[in-house]
Amino acid sequence: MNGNQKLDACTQDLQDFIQHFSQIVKVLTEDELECTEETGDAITRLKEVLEYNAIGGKYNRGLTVLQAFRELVEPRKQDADSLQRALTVGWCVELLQAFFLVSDDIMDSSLTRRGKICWYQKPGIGLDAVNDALLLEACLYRLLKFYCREQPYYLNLIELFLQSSYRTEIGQTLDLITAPQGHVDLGRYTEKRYKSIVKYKTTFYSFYLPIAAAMYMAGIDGEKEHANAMKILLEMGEFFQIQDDYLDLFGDPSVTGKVGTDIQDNKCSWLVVQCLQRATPQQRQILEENYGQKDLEKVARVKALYEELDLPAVFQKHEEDSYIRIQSLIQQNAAPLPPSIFLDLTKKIYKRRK
Ligand code: GPP
Ligand code: MG
Ligand code: MG
Ligand code: MG
Repeated sequence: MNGNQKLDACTQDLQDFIQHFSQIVKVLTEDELECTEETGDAITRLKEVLEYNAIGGKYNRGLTVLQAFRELVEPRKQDADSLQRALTVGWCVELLQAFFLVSDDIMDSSLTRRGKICWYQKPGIGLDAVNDALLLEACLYRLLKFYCREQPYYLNLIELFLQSSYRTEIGQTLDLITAPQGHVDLGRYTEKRYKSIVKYKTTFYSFYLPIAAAMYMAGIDGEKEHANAMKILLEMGEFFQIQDDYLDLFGDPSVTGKVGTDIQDNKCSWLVVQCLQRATPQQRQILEENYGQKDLEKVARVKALYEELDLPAVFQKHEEDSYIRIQSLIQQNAAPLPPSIFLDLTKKIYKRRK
């Protein structure tokens, strides 16, 4: 495929993917066993939760399942039913993501997500959103059962989703306990701690999960193959979260769809780790006095310090270096998978603004 053909194929994938959502909602809300007269009102709520929280993102994770499936499975085995299953497993990743985001926004006291007000911030929703998040999680296993129960890879997929969830939740635990409210301790923000948080909270579910799901669906279940893919994807995931941390403060909210909260939330962000590595004792004192507080003037003081230390330029340099490192990791570890699977992913994330 040349560049233009590839672009058309991607647009087509996105269209197919979004179109498949109505079928997902139908299966989840019209299934006769679970959707009865007794539960009707709850199912109406579930539909609302799905439509508000699973829609409006970039769909990178879900689309990755579909695209990797296409590249890994022989064309003669890509019949309509198999493609439906690939689309569905893609949506399962998106539902897992929706479950995490609804929950994460509560924990991070965020205001907006995907250009809309966060679900828990909507009048009348509040902490009932906790239950809605749990429903989103439960739905992904219902979908897996409905579409994939008879497939030889069914158990592998269930275990993969469960393991990815566990690791993400462990990562979120590290993220939260490294950022206790109202207690600034700059000594905690080390590069080592940062890498552990990010590896667990972001990379497994955002990068390994979609590719590994497609691998299992294609019958690739060897430990070695999965470990090799993991080597590349962990590095990509780390870079992706570094971008997320950068965009939290330096991104344009009208593009990212969310207003940053990392400084107020006392987070072990990539920016604060870089800042501490470069700060003089006086600059460290400024951080000490202004980090981890709601006051917007204090947030602005921290941002000004980051700018004094040229952190945007440090980030750009890091992006270039990371791109080169990933290219070489792909050369070394992609086989036996086609490198294009990983190269397509890098195209989606490098220089992203959202
Ligand atoms: C990204 O952190 C990590 C997640 C969204 C995983 C959440 C995991 C749970 C178990 C709830 P982030 O807070 O930086 O993301 P964002 O910037 O999108 O709020
Ligand atoms: Mg958050
Ligand atoms: Mg968070
Ligand atoms: Mg963030």
